[in-house]
Amino acid sequence: MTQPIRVWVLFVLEHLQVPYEVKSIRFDDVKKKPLTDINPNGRVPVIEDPNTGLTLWESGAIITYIIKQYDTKNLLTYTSFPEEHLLNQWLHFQMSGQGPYYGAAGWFIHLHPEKIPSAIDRYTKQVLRVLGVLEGYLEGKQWLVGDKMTYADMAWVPWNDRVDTSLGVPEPNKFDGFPNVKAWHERMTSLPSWKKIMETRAVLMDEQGLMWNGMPKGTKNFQEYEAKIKAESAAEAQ
Ligand SMILES: N[C@@H](CCC(=O)N[C@@H](CS)C(=O)NCC(=O)O)C(=O)O
Repeated sequence: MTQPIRVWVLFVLEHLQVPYEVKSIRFDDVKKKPLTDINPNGRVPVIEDPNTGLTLWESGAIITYIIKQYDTKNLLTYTSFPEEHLLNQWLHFQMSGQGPYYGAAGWFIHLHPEKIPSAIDRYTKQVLRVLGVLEGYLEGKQWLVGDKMTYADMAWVPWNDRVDTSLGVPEPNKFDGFPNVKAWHERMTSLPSWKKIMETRAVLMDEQGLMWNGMPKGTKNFQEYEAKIKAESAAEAQ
């Protein structure tokens, strides 16, 4: 039982060809030691960089660190004014506007034991609103900032790739009504770096018998999963 591997950080590492090692962690272990020793918030991703001795959590902070430390040729960033700040703005919007809303929409549609129409409605509308902001901004543009792909564009890809689950729509329809977002997204998902990390993720998930959401294949909902975890812990304790 392993957490679905979050690929924000890996996409940037792979694209910059910075060597990395993926450590999977059981979903029921994220709120326990040793993970809580390195991230008191008990969540992933976390990085440990033996080159600098730094341990860091929160994906936005990790991406900013990787860029500063390893993107020495500014392949995925700008250091000029105002681009530097605009990159930061889009990263903050991704962290606060995309992750939490997409996550909540997915939770209420797929994992919450009761179907609460007002909650589903609230969060799917927020996902559509955020997609609408991107759609309008990307009109006539290839990238969020400047004329090349940056870390700010890349940060949006993992959640957008699964937006069908956040909206509860079939995968081919996930960007219906958002052609600029679709084209922008596909410019990035067609890159070898994205394909490579998705292959790595698929192999790891499959090897561990997991579904897209990190639960074991055949598990119907989060409550059933929690019950399985409790039963396994009880068996281990005997
Ligand atoms: N703001 C955090 C969010 C991290 C997050 O929500 N991680 C999820 C997996 S995608 C997690 O660790 N969930 C386990 C839990 O909540 O117990 C970041 O961007 O790093």
